Amino acid sequence: MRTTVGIIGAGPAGLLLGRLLDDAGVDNVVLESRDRAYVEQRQRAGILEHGTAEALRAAGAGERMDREGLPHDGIELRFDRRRHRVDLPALTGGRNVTVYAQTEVCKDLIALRLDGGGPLLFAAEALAVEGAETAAPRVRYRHRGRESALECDYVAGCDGFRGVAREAVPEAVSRVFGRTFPFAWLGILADVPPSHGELVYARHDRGFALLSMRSPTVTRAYLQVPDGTHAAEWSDEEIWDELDRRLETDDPSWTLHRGPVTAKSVTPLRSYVHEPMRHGRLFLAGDAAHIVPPTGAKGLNLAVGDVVTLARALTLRHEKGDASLIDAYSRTCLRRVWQAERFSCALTALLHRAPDATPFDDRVQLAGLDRIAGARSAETDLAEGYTGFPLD
Ligand code: RFL
Ligand code: PHB
Repeated sequence: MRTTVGIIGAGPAGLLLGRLLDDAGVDNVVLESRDRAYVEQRQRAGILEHGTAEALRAAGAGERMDREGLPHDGIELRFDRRRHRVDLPALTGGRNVTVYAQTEVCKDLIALRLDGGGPLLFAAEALAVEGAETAAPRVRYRHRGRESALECDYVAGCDGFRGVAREAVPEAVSRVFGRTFPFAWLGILADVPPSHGELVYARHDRGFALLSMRSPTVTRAYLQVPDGTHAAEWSDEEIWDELDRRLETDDPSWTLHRGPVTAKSVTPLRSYVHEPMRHGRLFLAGDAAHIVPPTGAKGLNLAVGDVVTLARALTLRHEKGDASLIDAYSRTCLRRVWQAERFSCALTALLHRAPDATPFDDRVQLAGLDRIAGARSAETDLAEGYTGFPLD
C-alpha cells in the first residue's frame, strides 16, 4: 500500500491528524494495533482546553461535543478545610474548558473517518518505521496475521508512549528528559451525579484527591495512592471514605454523593519529553513524544496541539512545496510542550503529598494555595495555564 502520510495510532492524535489531512486533500492511512471497541472505550482524559474544543469544531468534529459536553467556567481548590473557586473566564479574557471524555472524542473522529475519510485499519500493528532519513520512508506492519509495508512520503508516529515510532530515531540524536513521581492515581468511574458542578482539586495531609465527572450522571474521581498500588487493594467503600476525608471542608453545605463504582484503575505519574520531535521524514506527536502527570489535564490537549501544527506543516508542503513549517515543527511544538510540562509538574507538587514530605513542605504547599486564593496574579497564572497555552 502507498500513501502520502502514514499515521501510526488511532488515539486522539492520529485520528485528528487523519481528519485534518483528509480535509486538506492530503492522502493518508491510519494503522491502529487495537480493535475499534477497545479504542472507543479506553478511559482516559476528560478535560478539553478552550483551544482543543475550537480545533475539534474547526475539524468538523465538534457537533456532539457542543451538544453533550459540559462547559466549565471554574475549578475549585480545596485545602485546609477551605473552598476556593477559580473563575477561569474572568481571569483569562473569556477562556474556559469543556468536560467531554476522550472516549467520545475518539468515537466522533472514528465515525467521521469511516464515513468517507481515508483508510483506517484496526488490528494493524506497526512493527517498525524504516528509512526515516530517506525520501521514501515505510512502515512495516502486521494486519490479520500478514506482514505488509506502507510506503509513504511522511510518517506520523501517533502511537502513544509505548509505540514503536520513537525507536526509529537513532540514539545518537535523541535526547530524553523525564522523571517519575513516587505516587500514582487510583481512578474510579461511578454511576452517581457529580457532588459538585465543577471539578474539585483537593490538597490534604493524607494526599491529593480530585473530583471530576463524565456527564451529569457519572462521577469520575481520583485518589493519590502509593506507587505500585493495585486497584483491587481498595474496596469501593474504602475509596468513598478516603475521598470524603480528603475533601473535608468547614462548609456545612458540602456532601459527597456515593454510588456504584463501575471501573477502577491505577495510573502512574510520569513526566517525559523526547527531543527532537522530528527525525527526517518521521514526526512524533502526542504521547509518543511526551507525557505529563495528569494533574494539569494537559496530555490530550498537547496531542491536539501537535497534530494541528503538523497538519498545517504537511498541508503547506503539499500545496506550495514549502517545507518551512515542517522544519519548524519540533521547535514549535516543544515550546508549548515545555510550558505544559512546567505547569503539570508545578500543579502536581502543589497538590500531592510526597512520601518524605515534612511539616515544612506542608506549610509551603498551603502557602502556595493561599497565595492563589489571595493574589490575582497567582490565580491568573493558574487560570491561564489551566485553560491552555496558545498554539504559535
Ligand atoms: P494514545 O491515546 O495513547 O493513542 C495511541 C494509539 O496508538 C496505538 N498504538 C499503535 N498502533 C499501531 N501500531 C503500534 N505499534 C501501536 N502502538 C500503539 C494505541 O493502541 C493507541 O490507540 O496517544 P495520543 O493519541 O497521543 O493521545 C494522548 C492522550 O491519550 C493522553 O495524553 C491523555 O489521555 C492524558 N490524560 C489527560 N489528558 C488531558 O488532556 N486531560 C485530561 O483530563 C487527562 N486525564 C489522562 C488523564 C491520562 C490518563 N491515563 C490513563 C494515562 C487521565 C488519565 C487517568
Ligand atoms: C478526568 O476527568 O479524567 C480528569 C480531570 C482533570 C484532571 C485529570 C483528569 O486534571
